[in-house]
Amino acid sequence: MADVNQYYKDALNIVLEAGKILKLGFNSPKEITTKTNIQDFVTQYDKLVEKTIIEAILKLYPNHKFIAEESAAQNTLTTEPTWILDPIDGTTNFIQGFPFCCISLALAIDKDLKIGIVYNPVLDQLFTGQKGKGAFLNSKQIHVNDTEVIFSAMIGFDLICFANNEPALQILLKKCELFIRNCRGIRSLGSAALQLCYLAMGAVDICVFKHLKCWDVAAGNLIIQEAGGIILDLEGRPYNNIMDADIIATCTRKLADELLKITK
Ligand code: 2AM
Ligand code: CA
Repeated sequence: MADVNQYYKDALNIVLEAGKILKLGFNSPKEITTKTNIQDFVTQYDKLVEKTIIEAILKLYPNHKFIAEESAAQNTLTTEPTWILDPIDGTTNFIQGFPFCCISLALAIDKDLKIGIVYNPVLDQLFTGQKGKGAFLNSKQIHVNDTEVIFSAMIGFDLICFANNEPALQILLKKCELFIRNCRGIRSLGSAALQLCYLAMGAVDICVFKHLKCWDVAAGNLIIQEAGGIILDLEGRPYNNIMDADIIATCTRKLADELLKITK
């Protein structure tokens, strides 16, 4: 049986190849359809990137499992090697020509994250992490900031357009006000995977996500942990269910405690 290091090398080659499809699609006309609601989009490139990656991994590892946004999302997590894939995170950006979109691929074994790869071929940013081996941007090691004071913290936050969900919209607006009053600034990249990697490299200090799916955050979560950051659930408990995408990520535990104080 191949080891995790070999899985990592193979996955990296496969993601770099698939990144060429994303980059080509970014500059080409797209067939756009909607999924769960009128602001939840998919294109032929989301499907093609996903198919390409799954087929390439299965060719090498026919027994591996997948939880992937466009095809195998219903699969449950088992102890078997399971790849968690978002073929294009930031699909709305991808459609708009806003260059924050990426492939997000993670590997879980025994329900534990071992590999995270987040690749934005448009901006040439490749974030990688392997459990216990650190986090890297384009092969250079990255670390989170040491910010401990909420007023000095930049917060990465998802401004999802909740088309017909008034209660969710009200909560989002309240959170925005809270963060504007208490933090250094808010940034919303439109890609959870990239936002988490920006925390890992020290560009933001906090990320808060709700209503997302495991494939949006799995790879980024491992990369943050490997960059020295903290991942908690929304109640402040340690994150230990990788199917759960409602998370708080911070660069320090003290900052997480400050955030929890103002959000409670
Ligand atoms: P996606 O591009 O894979 O859909 C920020 O916008 C994050 O929220 C992205 O990771 C994006 O993932 C997800 N997202 C955007 N619009 C969404 C919607 N309407 N419903 C659920 N998730 C959404
Ligand atoms: Ca997606």
